[in-house]
Amino acid sequence: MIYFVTGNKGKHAEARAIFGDLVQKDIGYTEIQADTLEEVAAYGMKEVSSRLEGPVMIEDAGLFVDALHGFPGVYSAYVQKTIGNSGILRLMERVEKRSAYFKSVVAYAEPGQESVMFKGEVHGKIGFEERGRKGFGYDPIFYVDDISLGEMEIEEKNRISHRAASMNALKEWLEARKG
Ligand code: ITT
Repeated sequence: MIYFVTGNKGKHAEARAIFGDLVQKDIGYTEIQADTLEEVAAYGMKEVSSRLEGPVMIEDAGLFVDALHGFPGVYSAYVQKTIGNSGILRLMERVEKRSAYFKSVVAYAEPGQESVMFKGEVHGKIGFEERGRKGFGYDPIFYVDDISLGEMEIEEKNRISHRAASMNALKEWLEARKG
């Protein structure tokens, strides 16, 4: 059993489809202002592992839009809350270069052990409109092969997503360690 510290139900649903035995802990942690997801996750993990007894996992993710020089990136949660998907679409009006990617950094630790980190990315495009009501956050504006992540069931999204890549890497690491 792993504690997944997150306030995001969508993240938890996707992670549960990968790990099965996962308990969501919505206890919050400090998300520092830093230039990389790795720094945010490393700092968060120190805080969280001192507060919980048992294996714990956190994940920090972001959307990086090439034409916006990587914005919103580490500010993805704040930008989603403020200007939202319509705001990103407005920033991208008349922009031809639509390429973007999601990145996920997952950190995991057991009591008294060093933490480990795994990363994943999915590359796609910012569409011209929101499509689909599944998923969460930026999913309706992020397209892979002309289908938005908001149109995908969890199983489909988990075949290609940044989160599935980082979490499957952790899962394989845990299984390899078991031998
Ligand atoms: P935590 O409690 O786990 O921190 P959060 O929602 O604040 O949950 P992040 O700090 O990782 O998550 O912020 C990432 C932002 O990017 C957040 O607004 C998400 O909605 C968005 N995001 C992350 N992964 C996404 C995905 O798979 N699809 C769409 N949007 C995503």
